[in-house]
Amino acid sequence: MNFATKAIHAGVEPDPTTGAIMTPIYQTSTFVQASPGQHKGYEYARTHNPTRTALQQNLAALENGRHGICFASGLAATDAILKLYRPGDEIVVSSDLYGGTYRIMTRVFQEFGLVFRFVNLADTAQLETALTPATKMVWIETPTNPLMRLVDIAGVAAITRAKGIQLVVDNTFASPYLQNPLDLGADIVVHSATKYLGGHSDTVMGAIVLNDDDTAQRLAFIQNACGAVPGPQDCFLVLRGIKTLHVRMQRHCENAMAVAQYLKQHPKVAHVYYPGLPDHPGHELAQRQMRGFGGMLSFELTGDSLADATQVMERIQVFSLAESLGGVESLCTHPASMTHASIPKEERAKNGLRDTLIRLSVGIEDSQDLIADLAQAIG
Ligand code: P1T
Repeated sequence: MNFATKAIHAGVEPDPTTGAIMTPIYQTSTFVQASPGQHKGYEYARTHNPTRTALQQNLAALENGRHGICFASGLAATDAILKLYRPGDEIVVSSDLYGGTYRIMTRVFQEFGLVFRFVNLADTAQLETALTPATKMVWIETPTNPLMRLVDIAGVAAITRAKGIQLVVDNTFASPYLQNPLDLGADIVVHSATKYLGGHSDTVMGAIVLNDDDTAQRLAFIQNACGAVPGPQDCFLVLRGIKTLHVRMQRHCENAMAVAQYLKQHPKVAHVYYPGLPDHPGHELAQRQMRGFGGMLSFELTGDSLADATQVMERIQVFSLAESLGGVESLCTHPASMTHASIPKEERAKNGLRDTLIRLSVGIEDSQDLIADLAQAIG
């Protein structure tokens, strides 16, 4: 099946008891057994829930993987993946990444003895210098949050595969509609399903998709043993959101391109970070690796003044000033004080993340209204 058909049908069947076309919200904590051990595949809802099963199968299909495993948030999914490793294991991480991912790595798992090395993997050559015999995993975002750098998934996979290192790709920004990391050689895909997959800013969830049976079994064990599972209502919302993922992503891409082009020519805008612009350093790679340039972009004003940037963020009206991304409504975020505040200022600066950077999640409203809003806000 092609993507749009999978988005609507994969993993989903009419409810066997009533024929309901929509997967019911199985709002139950337990399942009745006829005799000890004699059940219908479901025992206790932390372990399995039919609404979650449908979503997990759907997500696996969208990422061209064999196994889908859902968690209570994107960070709970990240937590489960990091629990695959042991003290002394080293993990190389692309240095531009969501602040919460940086935080769980440096302030939780580093304390348990995992070693993290942050390098700019937009330059694949930097990977080789960071690898040691103890490296067990490489973790990348592409496009990165919030600087929209592109990392060459197939290029990195060629190195990790040869050395038996696991490659994890956080595919939140692209969504499976625009990019399938498993097809490019990655071992594990992780999502904040809170974003494009859910698509309506009404739920928090995470997901992992992978092919390897043993690792999937271990992650499913962690899902049950540690218990960070999503509820059935949230699984329903994400399943429903996914049914329009392809249509939404098309409009996100169109609108983001229009907004990026507008900002690019604005005399008060110094820099626009959007892989769809021909002068973006990752533009060619994005054309090869992705099926569109996505709905996320960042920009800086001329003069590098925080007061000016703040004024824009206060003046916007169609865009809302808020953390998160990937919903139908446009959001504007200040990474330095919001999504990336948990990364120390010096680390942010080293990586090129300025306090004056403004990030936009371009929604699916009318693009002319979005541009008019930015025009009045920037002045
Ligand atoms: O918020 P949660 O569902 O736990 O997902 C964490 C996460 C993981 N990976 C990426 C690339 C993310 O962007 C996020 C969450 N990000 C935001 C809330 C944000 O505004 O950037």
